[in-house]
Amino acid sequence: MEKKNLNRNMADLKKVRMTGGLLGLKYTSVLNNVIPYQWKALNDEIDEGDMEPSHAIENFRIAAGLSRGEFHGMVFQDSDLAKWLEAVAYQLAVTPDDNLKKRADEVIDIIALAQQPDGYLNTYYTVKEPDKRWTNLRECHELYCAGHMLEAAVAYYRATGERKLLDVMIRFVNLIDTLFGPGEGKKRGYPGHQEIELALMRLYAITNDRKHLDLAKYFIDERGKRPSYFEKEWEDRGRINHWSVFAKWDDAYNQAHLPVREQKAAVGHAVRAVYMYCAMTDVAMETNDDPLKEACRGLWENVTNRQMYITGGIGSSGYQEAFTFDYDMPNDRAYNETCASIGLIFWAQRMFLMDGESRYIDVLEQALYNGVLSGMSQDGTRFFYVNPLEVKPESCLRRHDKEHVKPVRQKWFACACCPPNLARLLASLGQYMYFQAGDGPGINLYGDSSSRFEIRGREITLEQKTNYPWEGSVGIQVKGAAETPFALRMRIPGWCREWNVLVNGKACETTRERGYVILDRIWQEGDRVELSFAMPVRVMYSATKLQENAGRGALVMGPVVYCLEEADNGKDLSSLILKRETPFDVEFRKDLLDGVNRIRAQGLRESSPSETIYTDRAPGTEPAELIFIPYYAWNNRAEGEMLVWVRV
Ligand code: FUB
Ligand code: ZN
Repeated sequence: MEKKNLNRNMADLKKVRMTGGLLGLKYTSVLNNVIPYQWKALNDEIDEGDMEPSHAIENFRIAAGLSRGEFHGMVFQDSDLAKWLEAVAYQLAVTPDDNLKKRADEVIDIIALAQQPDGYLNTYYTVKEPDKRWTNLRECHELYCAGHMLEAAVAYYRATGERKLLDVMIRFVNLIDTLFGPGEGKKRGYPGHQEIELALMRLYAITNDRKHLDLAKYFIDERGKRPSYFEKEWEDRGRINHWSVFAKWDDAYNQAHLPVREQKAAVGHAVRAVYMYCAMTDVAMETNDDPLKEACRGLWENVTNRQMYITGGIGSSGYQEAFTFDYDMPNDRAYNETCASIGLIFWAQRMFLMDGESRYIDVLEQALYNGVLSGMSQDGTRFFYVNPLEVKPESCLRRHDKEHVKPVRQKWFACACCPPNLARLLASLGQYMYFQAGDGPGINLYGDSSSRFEIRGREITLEQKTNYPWEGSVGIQVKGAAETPFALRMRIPGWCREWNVLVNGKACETTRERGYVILDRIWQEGDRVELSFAMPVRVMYSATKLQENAGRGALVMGPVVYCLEEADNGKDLSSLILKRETPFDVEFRKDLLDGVNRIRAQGLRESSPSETIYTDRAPGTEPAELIFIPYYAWNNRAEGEMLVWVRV
């Protein structure tokens, strides 16, 4: 029996349909392009000379005794297959596909064969270093890979009702539970890359087995205690590192510098951090742990008000893929890993479930439309790992400190990571769009879609029709109601200053709570709500402490951040200046980048009197039209410059 949060629950993915619009388009692209493409990548079937093979499935075949050879790839290569399987599960939950299911079942058979007699499952250690299991938690990702496969198993069970992968993973969790924890003779370790904690909470949601909650809670509570577990295991294995850089890094990299309840600022590797915050929030909600809730809120404030880019990017440093310090956000050297923004979405959703405030979904939406969608090309076959806000291609290619910044999206990465993470998020988008609060349905994200709800014993369907995020009006039709009383909650986005709501064309009584407008009434079949948000183009400025943006502004319309691209504006984007009082000409261009708003604004272009590097003659200016497109859509036409924060 599945456990439920009594106050708020995410929508049941099986009941949501993504029917169109930008999010629907991305969702469909994952089903039609990304999942099939990644299947080929995982099987090393993409024959493009410069693409490194993944070997992920071959590693499992070798571990299963079905093939002979050596392990290839990162120590966490297994996680790519796990994330792909999780994405497949989300697809199957909504759209049955016999061929895809057969493929997934065959892979699950291989995974089950790769499981060792004691329940252990990890191809790196099984194939390459069988006698070194659990000796390097800090670097070697055994618990991380276990977490990803566990998430896949839970998703697959929920989608299909089939237990094979789930049982494999429960056996593995049982083994992990005998090895780690406070009990006599157990190791007091915890993951070097957090992930299993949140996966255990997902498992607990379906098993209701206290052991699963306790293990997640143990990993959270043990972290950061002194003396350092990671230091001790390093001594114990003879001071050997899997990656030599780790010899220099301290426990802050893995957020193990302090017990989690004492952590006030986000530090270290960004993906590790947000996955941990997700689990902290899950455990805090489940156990009603107030200090843990407070720690989550404090970290949220630090991340989103001090260390987050306007695109929802986090982790500004390429070195260590990490958070640095407040207001330290260079635009051209930004790391902003796609996975970090994805993790921020996972965390925002949990913070919303915990506190019920719409501001968390504001951040979710900001990350989704900007720092996450930017990770994938229009056709779903090219990916950014790193998401800067300013790019000059030549400097990415020639400067060592921008080595991590790619001027074009890549086909795949030797380092297993962002592409299948995008797939699993976008394939499960439906569950983020709607929620249920008490006895009433709620809408968090706007886009063409529908969702069914059980309300007072009836099946009620909400159907959205809108051109959001390109314009701010949303039509919502209520189906299945017949004199049915319930409160419908709709999120008023934090960026919105003026909004209006009508029911069947008439003004009606509403209340507001925690950022939601509530229509609490008796609903009839076919009732129609019209919600409209004023969505002007806004020029955003950053705090003066954010030195990189001094004198600059960024264009935002609704939740979407816009940028200048060389394809529209020519080279040397930094010579363009936006006029402070410019009117904005917004045009929805169906033919452009799968349909986007294009914004034209007035400005100036500066040019130096000569190419002499220094002169006492000020640059001249001439009027220029500045053309902006959504940031997420950049680099789909040609390689070239891109700029978000433009001089004002
Ligand atoms: O370490 C596993 C994943 O690879 C991390 O989450 C990413 O940042 C990348 O380093
Ligand atoms: Zn990644």
